Amino acid sequence: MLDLSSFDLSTIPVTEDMIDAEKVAHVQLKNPLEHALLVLTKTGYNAVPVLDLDGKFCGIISKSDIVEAMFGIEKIEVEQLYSKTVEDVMNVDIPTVHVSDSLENVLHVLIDYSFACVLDDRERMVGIYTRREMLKQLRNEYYQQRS
Ligand code: 4BW
Repeated sequence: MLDLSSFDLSTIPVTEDMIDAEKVAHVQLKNPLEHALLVLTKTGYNAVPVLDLDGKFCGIISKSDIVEAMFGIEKIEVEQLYSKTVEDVMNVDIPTVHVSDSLENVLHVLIDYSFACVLDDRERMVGIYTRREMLKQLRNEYYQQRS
């Protein structure tokens, strides 16, 4: 059985196994929804971070946010893809972690979100930490205990 009593996530920095910002697909606040849908479709991700022109984290946009924004009263209105921007439909109430935080802080965010955005002192996104990396940490611990 996995014994987590000696496995201290508070000693592991979030920067270990973080995906650096330059490898993270993102969109910008003023991008039309058409562009955001293109990024999400081409990368295959369900949701990506939204940044401003200075790289500051503003929120997250998902494929379902865009589809929802296209629903009119009677039909799907494709023209919304061109008239609305990312800023109009993104989610802003998103928990983040600081670049100096440990994986313990990330764990709480990953209960409800598939990735945590990692920010510096000026709220710029320096990377993301994904559920996949957290599960790999737990898997490593599990097999270390069995060996
Ligand atoms: O293109 C992909 N490549 C790989 N290697 N895995 C992928 C890809 N697309 C999806 N996956 C897998 C990952 O295991 O499906 C999971 C769920 O994807 P998601 O959420 O719903 O699009 C992926 O899990 P994960 O690696 O733990 O990533 C969790 C979430 O983090 C993803 C996506 O919203 C975001 N994400 C991950 N890498 C990203 C990214 N967003 C932007 N840029 C990246 N490089």
